[in-house]
Amino acid sequence: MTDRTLITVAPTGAETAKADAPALPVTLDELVGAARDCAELGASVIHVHIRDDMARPTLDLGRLRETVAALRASTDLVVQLSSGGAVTDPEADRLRVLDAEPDAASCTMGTVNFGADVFLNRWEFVVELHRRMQEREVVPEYEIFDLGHLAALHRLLGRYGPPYGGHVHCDLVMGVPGGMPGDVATLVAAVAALPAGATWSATGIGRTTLPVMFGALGAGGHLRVGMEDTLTFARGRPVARNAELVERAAELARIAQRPPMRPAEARAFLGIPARSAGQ
Ligand code: KMH
Ligand code: ZN
Repeated sequence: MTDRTLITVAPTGAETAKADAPALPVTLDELVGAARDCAELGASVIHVHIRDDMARPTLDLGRLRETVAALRASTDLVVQLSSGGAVTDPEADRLRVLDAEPDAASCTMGTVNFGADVFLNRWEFVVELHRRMQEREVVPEYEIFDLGHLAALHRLLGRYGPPYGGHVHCDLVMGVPGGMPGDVATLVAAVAALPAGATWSATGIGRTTLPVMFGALGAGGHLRVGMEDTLTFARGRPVARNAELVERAAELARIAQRPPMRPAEARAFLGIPARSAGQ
């Protein structure tokens, strides 16, 4: 078990409308502001979805490049772009995300029902994403929405080799309606099925946030929090800002005697090359 906790913030996502959650960071200024606050409180990785001028999800390459540059100029967070986008995004646009040259990107390991929608991740698409990340020196985070996705990850690594950087890190995304449930029994089963040597974070969607967070800390895992995954801080109390979710995660990590990693430690942990300020 590592003696530090990697905290990823996922501040925006693609599913929630600004009108439904006014604290959601949707402009570049809002995103950078949230990133700074979260970095100060213990986040070391930011998982990024961006929005257009109407606050709709977009994978516009120019905007993604601008976002990567702005986050690097203002924080030393590991910048992880979402290659998942929104359920409506075409595969070509999702692959093009890598052209924005982030430190890291998500790579979802299979298709999953996603509420009333389907988050489609065909095997050939996953292979293409993994191979392009190897070529472009982008470190993947394998997103696991269901236990079968771990079988797919074993197959992927067996056939196409390790990711860039050589280290396998997974994020267990639990409690999506249609995916694996967000409870401790499922978390334990998922951890048991990870590839040897892999590290992992976990996030629980909606009301599964706390059970997943406590389970992950107890089992030696790392944490992802943010308004992409949770809009309610406590029963009847909406999240006021992403930073309070990071603050709570950091406090629990300290109580678990595994305080938050700094971004430089997170880079070494994930196999991401060091970067000097502003680069
Ligand atoms: N928005 C979901 C459909 C990822 O970022 O890679 C997919 C998602 C996963 O959020
Ligand atoms: Zn995402």
